[in-house]
Order: sequence, then structure tokens, then C-alpha cells
Amino acid sequence: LLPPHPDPTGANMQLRECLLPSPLLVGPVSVRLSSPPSLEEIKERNPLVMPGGHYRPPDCEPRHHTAIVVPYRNRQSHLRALLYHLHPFLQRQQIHYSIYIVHQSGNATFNRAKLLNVGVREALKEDSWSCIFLHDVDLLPENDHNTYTCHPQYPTHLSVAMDKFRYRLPYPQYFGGVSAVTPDQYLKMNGFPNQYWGWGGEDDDIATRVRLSGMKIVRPPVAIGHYKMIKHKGDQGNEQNPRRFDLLKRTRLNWRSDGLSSLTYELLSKELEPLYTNLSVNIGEDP
Ligand code: BGN
Repeated sequence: LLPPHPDPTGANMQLRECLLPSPLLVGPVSVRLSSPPSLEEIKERNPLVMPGGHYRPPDCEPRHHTAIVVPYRNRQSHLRALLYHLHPFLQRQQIHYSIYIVHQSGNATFNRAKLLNVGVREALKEDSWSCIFLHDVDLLPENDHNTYTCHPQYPTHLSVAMDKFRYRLPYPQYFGGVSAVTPDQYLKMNGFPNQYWGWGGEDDDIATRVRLSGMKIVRPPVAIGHYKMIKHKGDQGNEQNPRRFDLLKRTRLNWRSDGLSSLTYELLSKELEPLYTNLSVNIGEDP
């Protein structure tokens, strides 16, 4: 028998599956909120992150493929804090991931759920992600045992213990902050509503869609789902939506017609930044 060929390029090397749980996890971490470093410094601290904010573990075959989608407008310092914490956090979990920032162009009222729909659609054009995270820009996970992976059957709500809500759920159905779906789960619930312009209610609508489409919400233990929220004033262009109460009364009637199935937008640009993919989109405005 001949000895196996040496493989100088490493191209045919079979990596072993990553261990479960990842041996790199550290548990609770202290999260620094003030004055996050520059993007250049964050990049230097994360040398293995590829353009577009893409990463795969170098020495094992990842079991999970997660796209992180972040609705965004004018929150540079929040974005730096998020990238500073999230990149090392995800690398310790040894998952294959990319971070997509979905920037709402123009000055129309902010629409978080529609931006999430755009992010999911664009992310799935790029790669066959097994899990999609819907992540607010101002939330920083405090424990890396809170894994950024999906439940095979049901949508997951991750931010179950935010400092802002004294480390518990503000109410039992709360689905805001950080949540996750598989592409199948996302299709089943017809994505997210496109009609919530301004602050509030869209997350409750999404939670209702989960139920109406025959699924339920799963959550990590409260001790693990700790998040710090970066403090800020209510931001301009995202005022409380006075129509949210009326919209929420109609979720049952609207969810099949409004959502992924009715999504329209114009992708203005897609840039592979060193730490994230920047999708700039025109999603229109409140009619
Ligand atoms: C709720 C908001 C959510 C928000 C949480 C936490 C509404 C709908 C009114 C019935 N829901 O009250 O969108 O995530 O507070 O801040 O406003």
C-alpha cells in the first residue's frame, strides 16, 4: 500500500466536525458599553473574519451556518459595539456565520420588520444558511452559552433577560430584541409584516404569526439569555407607531397576504466591508 499523498495545498483536507459544546466557550462575559473601538481596531482583533463579515472556524467543520441580520440606520457607535462583541462571541461558538447590516436609506419612518424581510431574502441569495438571526443593533449578549443556532422545529427567542427589563421577560409573549428562524420556519409564517412603520408592535405581530402558522416559541434559560442594551433616547425617524394597536388586531387576517409574499424593495448597494456586509435598501415609505 502506498502512503497517502501529501496534500500541500490542504484543499482535500477533511476537517473533523467541531466539538459540542465548543471548547472555546467562556460563559458569562463582561460587556463594555462606552466608547467602542474603531472599525480598524476591531478588524485587527479579528484577523480571521473575511470581507463581508464572513467567518468559518479554521480547524473544524462547523455544524451550524448562521446569518445575522441587523436592521440599521444612523447608529455607528452601536454598530461598533455590536461588532466588537459579536465577532469574538460567535467565533468562540465555532459556527460558520456572516453579519448583514440592512441600512434603510432615506428619511422615511424606520421599518424594522420590513428590513428584516429584506435581510433574510438577501442573505439566502448568498448562501444556504441553516439559521437566520434577527438582531437589534443595540443588544449585546453577555453569555456565550447562548448559542446562535436554530431549533429544528420552532422559532427561538434569545433575548429573554435584558438589563433594561431587569433581566426577565417584560411580558410572556415578548419576541423582540434577538430571535432566530430557520428558512423553513420563516417561509411557514410568511416572513414578517411589512406595514409597521415606526416603533413598536412588529415583534408582537411576528410572535402572533409564529402561533397562527402552527408553531411555538422556544427560549434558552433566563440565566443564559442575558443581554445588555446600549442606552439611548428614542431615535428620530422611529417614533412610536400610533397605528400599531389597530395593525395588531388584524394580524390574523393579514399574515398570509402581507409578509415575504408581498415584499418589494430596491437594493441600492451591497458592499463587503471588512466586518460586515452592508446592504443599503430603499423600502419605500408609509403610504
Ligand atoms: C411592547 C411593544 C413591543 C416592544 C415591547 C418592549 C407594542 C404593541 C402594543 C400592544 N408592543 O409594548 O413592540 O418590543 O413593548 O419594549 O407597542
